[in-house]
Amino acid sequence: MSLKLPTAGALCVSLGLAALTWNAQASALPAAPPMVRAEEAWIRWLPANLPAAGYVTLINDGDRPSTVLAASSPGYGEISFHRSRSQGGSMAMVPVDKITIGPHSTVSFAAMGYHMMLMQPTQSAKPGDHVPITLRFADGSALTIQFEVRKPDSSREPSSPSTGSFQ
Ligand SMILES: [Cu+2]
Repeated sequence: MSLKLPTAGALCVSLGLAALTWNAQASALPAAPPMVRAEEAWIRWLPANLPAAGYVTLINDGDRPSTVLAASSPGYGEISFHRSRSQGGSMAMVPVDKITIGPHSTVSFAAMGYHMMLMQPTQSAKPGDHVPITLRFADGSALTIQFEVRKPDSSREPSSPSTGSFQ
């Protein structure tokens, strides 16, 4: 028997992995699955007690906007959403109370954009670890995402000296 994979095979594989991650958490969460899926979730690890930052790409496959209202994790006592923007040559970080992903749209967290501030760590996560973070949406749904802890100089996070720290 010969079986040919469609050209979108690689895409299907990555979608399947995202679904597996969700299914593993589904039994603990009574809420319906959200319209949003996540990719490239990682935590920028910093030494000492400096607060870590979380980044993720959120993809809304639905026909309606989806809004993230809160995030929580067994790894951190408090998680808030911030947005960095450059103002008059310096970097300012302002809290945001929600992040809306439009229908069939993608929001990518980035050093010069949205990020999660991960405060009050309950354990000392180190590079290579995976930490679950649960996002809660305005429609009552929830999505638990495994974030990979990486060093700030990770090759997957391009940064230049001019952008400096995310803070
Ligand atoms: Cu921040």
